[in-house]
Amino acid sequence: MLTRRQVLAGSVLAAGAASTLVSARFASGQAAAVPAATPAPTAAPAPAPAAGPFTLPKLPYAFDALEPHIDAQTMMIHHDKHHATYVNKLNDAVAGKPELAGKSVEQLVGDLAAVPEAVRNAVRNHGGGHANHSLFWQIMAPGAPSRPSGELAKAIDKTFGSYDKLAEQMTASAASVFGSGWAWLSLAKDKTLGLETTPNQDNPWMAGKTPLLGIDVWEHAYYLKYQNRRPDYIAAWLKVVNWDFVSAEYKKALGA
Ligand code: MN3
Repeated sequence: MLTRRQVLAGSVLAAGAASTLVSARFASGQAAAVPAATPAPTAAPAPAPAAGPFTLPKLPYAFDALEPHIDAQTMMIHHDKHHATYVNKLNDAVAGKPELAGKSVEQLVGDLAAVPEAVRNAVRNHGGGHANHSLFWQIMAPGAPSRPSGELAKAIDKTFGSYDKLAEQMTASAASVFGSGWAWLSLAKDKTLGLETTPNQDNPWMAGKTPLLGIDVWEHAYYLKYQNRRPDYIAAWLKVVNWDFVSAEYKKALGA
């Protein structure tokens, strides 16, 4: 079994050449005075297309769409590099295993016991990363309504007291994650709402739950803009949550 340090070292090595390029671009951007009309960053050449069943979903908006809350450079690296790497390494892990390749990523991470031990850790980390980020892009949107609606709004009031109380508790929860991980609002099998945190790329699917909302608190999600100020990132992220999407997903999950 790989230690977390080994896993991290592996990702750093794999990300090698590409992240050096990105860092250089970023560093030079910081050194020079940025003219007002700086064009939005465009994607660096994409990694070689994944050979395998899992694919990187397209970001449903432009890299700079969530500015000023989440910056374009962070979105570009996060989606095109970090998420792409999870997809590629998940494809490596399921290569030659049709019984795994035929499942959805949520099914895979929801039943890790069914994954052969030799690749279980890789599926947990990279499958978790693929599932988590695929949800993460969808639960954010530019100009989205800032409050839950319909049945979800009622359930939040019933469970947490109010939206403001939920936001407060989710903020505390996300701030409390030690190191890399996520904070979630999820639906348990008994259809109750709850908050939880997970380390690394673990998620509520792994505990038989349905995540509705998740905030990525790995430093790669905020460090370029917010550095050590994770609470500022959490507050900014709450402003771009796509509650229309989350409310609709809640309705679907209730019916499931
Ligand atoms: Mn991430």
